[in-house]
Amino acid sequence: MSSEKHSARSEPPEHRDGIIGDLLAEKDKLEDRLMELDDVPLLLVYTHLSGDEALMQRYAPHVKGAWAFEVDDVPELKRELCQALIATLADYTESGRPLPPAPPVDKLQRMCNASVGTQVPEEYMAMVLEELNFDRTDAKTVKWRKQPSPAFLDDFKVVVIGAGYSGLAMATKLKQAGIPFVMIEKNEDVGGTWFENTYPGIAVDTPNHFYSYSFRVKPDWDHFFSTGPEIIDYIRTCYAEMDIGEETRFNEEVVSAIWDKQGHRWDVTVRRKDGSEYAIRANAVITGVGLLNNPAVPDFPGRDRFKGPMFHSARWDHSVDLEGKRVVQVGTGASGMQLGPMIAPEVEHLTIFQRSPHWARHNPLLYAKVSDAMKWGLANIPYYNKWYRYQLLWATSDLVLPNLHKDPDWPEPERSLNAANDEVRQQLIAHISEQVNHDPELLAKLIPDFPPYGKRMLRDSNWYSALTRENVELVTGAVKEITETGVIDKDGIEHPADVIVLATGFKAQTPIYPMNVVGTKGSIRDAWGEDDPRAYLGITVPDFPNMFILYGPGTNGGHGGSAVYNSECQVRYTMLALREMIEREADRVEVRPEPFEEYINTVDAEHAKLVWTHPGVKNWYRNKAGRVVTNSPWPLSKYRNLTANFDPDDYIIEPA
Ligand code: N01
Repeated sequence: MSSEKHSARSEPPEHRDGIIGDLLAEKDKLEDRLMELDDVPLLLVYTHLSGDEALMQRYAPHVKGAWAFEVDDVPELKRELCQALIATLADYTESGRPLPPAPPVDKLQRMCNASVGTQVPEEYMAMVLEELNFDRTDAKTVKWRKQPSPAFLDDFKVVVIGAGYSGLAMATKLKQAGIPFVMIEKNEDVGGTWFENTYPGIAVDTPNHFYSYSFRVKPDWDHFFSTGPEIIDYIRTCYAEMDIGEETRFNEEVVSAIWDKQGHRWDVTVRRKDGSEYAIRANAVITGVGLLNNPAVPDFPGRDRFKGPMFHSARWDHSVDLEGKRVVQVGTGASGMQLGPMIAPEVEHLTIFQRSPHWARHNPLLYAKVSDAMKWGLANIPYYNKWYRYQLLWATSDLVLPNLHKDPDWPEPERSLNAANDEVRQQLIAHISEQVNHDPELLAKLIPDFPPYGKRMLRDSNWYSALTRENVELVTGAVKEITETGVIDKDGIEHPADVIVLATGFKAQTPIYPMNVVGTKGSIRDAWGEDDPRAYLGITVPDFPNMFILYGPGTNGGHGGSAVYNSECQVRYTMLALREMIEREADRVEVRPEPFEEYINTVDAEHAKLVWTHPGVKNWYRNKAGRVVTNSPWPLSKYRNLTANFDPDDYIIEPA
């Protein structure tokens, strides 16, 4: 289902012919350059290329964790590594040997373990091999098993809704497979949530060398954690390379999708910016609108009385100059924690309303720039970018999942879940305390009374230190009322405001809203009720044939990982389903109720063991009844395995 043209364009730079020879042309400088690179990816490159594991074993005791800053400074060992790597590269050049394929699984596992300072489970290996794609087989791209009939394929039509990260990944795979589609985007440009969220300080909190498409690796990110504009640039570049301009329609919004029970097609209504509407008849509908696209604006008493500007963080009003203004910020989640410290220096006074505190971790790379040496290494050293991606994959995802499991025998269940979780709690408290100069009043406000990871674990974006500024006040508790001139707190004290910023999150429990999606038995709102969305693997829903959801219910990676990774899993699964449909010339593919129910029950049972259902925890992951509706409970490797194959027995598949 892929074409040569596209796979060639996504070729990682390390596969360019002669690259090793080019490197060695500058042999005198090479050692110095290598010395500037991170130890572990270099070590893995050397081990992979040379086959020699001895150096890796000597390094292993110095690797305390998966982040670069968790590796001991061992200059002599590193110099030895660099020299050994140069000799290996020279050997490849002289012999003309091709780069080696992926290591065998047992060796891969030893490399994975030694490079992150812990035991990586064997189940993880399939995922690593696939993600790093050493063999250049691009296992995530679905291939036709038999050539589809041109007449059937030409007549087939898919509507992709949304041109964010997920929608674009879907569109590019459809294009590669030659499946006709249109992508409808309500905004004037690509990017989805990254297009809409432009608040000061916006940046990603998952490292970009992993938070990016596996099929569009970018070696020259300027930051480890990029800002919104850098991410939008990347998405735009990907979009330009995807060659899907003809299929994309900007400034148009899907208002409804109604399943035609007789004709087995979706009737999709699209509204243009001028209000006019048109219809598309489609075999399949794929929504890529995500979970975080509808801002939650609380209905505070008096909300309409306020005389000044008031806006949500996801709808930042750049026409409002905050300099010298008294600003009230409501909300201290991921958005609030980033924007507060950014605006604090320019405003006259910042009052922050914190309904409940969040936990936030320090990461020394958060604002660091990627050095030129590192960019060079990622672009030029064979396999360096792949092994670096592996390190981040582990550092940001399944490494932390055991931390989130409730230990039934743990003696302090109110404050933590298990011994490791408690250790994290202590580290976090020590960090907060240091950042606020051990101020007891601030500490009392800032230390959550629930275990770490109960809400999304945030990164300390200079949040705690910003709270020690003279012009910043942290007010705890709910907002009682908004007046013409300010915000009244729970104790009845009014905090004057020229501008109110609502960093109050999103309506994540009502995905696909406000589209009117009607399947065989009624609307998706009827199926899901007010706030109980459910989908098999987070992707398909009984009674909604030929509909696929990307970043849907139960797929948010609450323990970490990259939303892009999960989306790619969903895209592959959707492609597998479409392949089944097209090769069989089927009209209808609909998940059966039994596997759906069984899956939901398994998910709920797993959630019961995890922190998000802890009694003291409130978060946006749970609905009013307390069910976790947004998050995946699975390790990435398990979700990958669940979605890597399409089992036709799980579906009703009707021929055309
Ligand atoms: O939203 P949130 P967000 N009265 O729901 C408070 C992604 N993201 O936009 O904690 C008073 O986390 C609410 O209080 P409480 C990421 O997945 C990523 O910040 O519920 N306060 C909370 O403090 C993230 O998880 C990045 O008690 C009210 C805040 O508003 C998700 O988006 C950056 C209130 C909402 O926090 C959402 O993050 C930004 C009320 N009525 C976003 N209602 C990065 O990658 C809500 N609050 C860095």
